[in-house]
Amino acid sequence: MEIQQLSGALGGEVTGIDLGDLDDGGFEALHRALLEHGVLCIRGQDITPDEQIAFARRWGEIHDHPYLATLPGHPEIIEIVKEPGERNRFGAHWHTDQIFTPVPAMATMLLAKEVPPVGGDTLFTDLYSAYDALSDGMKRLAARLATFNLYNKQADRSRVMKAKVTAPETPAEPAIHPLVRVHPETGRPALYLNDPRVTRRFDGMTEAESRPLIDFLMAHCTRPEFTCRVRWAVGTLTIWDNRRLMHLALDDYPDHRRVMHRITIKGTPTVGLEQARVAA
Ligand SMILES: O=C(O)CCC(=O)C(=O)O
Ligand SMILES: [Fe+2]
Repeated sequence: MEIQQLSGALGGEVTGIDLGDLDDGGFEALHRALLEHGVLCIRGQDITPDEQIAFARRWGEIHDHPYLATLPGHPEIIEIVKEPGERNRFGAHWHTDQIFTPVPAMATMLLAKEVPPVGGDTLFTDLYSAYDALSDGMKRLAARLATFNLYNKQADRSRVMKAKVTAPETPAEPAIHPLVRVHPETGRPALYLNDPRVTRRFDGMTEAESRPLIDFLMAHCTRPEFTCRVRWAVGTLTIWDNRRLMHLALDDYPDHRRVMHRITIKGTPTVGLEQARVAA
C-alpha cells in the first residue's frame, strides 16, 4: 500500500490495495492512515455492493440515514445520482455529515460508479488546523459554546431525496453538540459545525446573536490552506472522518451523470473540550 498526501493540510491518495481482499494488518494500516490524513481516496476498487458493505462493517456498525433512500436489495447503500441537466444540492455546501443527529456518523464512504469526464470533485477541509489557527481568546470562547443543529430538507433537495418524499414526514429534531469537539481516537480538538442552513445558532443564544460568529467560523474553517480536493475516477473509494473535517460536493458538471454508492458508519456521542478535560 502506498499513500501520497493530497495537500499540505490533509488527505491521502492510496494505491496498491484491494479492499475486496484485505487482511487485518492491511485494515489496521488503513485505519491508522485515516486517523492521520482524515480522508483517504483509494484508487482502483472494482468491488461489488456486498464487498463494499463488508469493508464498511470493519469500521463499525452501518449508520441509517434518517432521510435518504437506499439501493434496492442493499439497504446499507445510498445511491447518490445526479442526471445531466439536474442541479445538485446534495452535499453542495460545506458540512460534516449528520451533525443534525444526536450521534452523528463517524465516517462516510463513497464509491464512484459513474463520473463526469471532468468536474464533480469533492473538497475537504481540516478542522484540527482550523481550531489550531484560532487565537487563544477565540479558543477559550469557542470551548464554552454548543451548537444547535436542525436538518434543512430544502437545502438538500435532490434526486436522492425524492424517493423519501412519499414517506411520512417526521418533523426534524434538533441536536446540540460542542463547538470544539475532541476526537475520540486521537484526542485532538477540532471545530465542529455546519453552515447556518443546519447550525442555526449557539445553544442559549438567538440566531441574530449567533450568526456573525458562525459566519466567521465557516469562512475561517474553509480557508484554502486547510483544504484538499479529491478528483474521482470510476472505482475510486473515498472514506472520510466526519469528526475532524467538512466536505463539499462541487456542482460544476451540468451536462453529465454522476453516480456514487454511499455508506455511513455509526459514530459515538460528541465530547467537548471542557468535558474531555474533566474526564482526564
Ligand atoms: O457527492 C459528493 O461528492 C459528496 C456528497 C456528500 O456530501 C456525502 O455523501 O456526504
Ligand atoms: Fe456529506
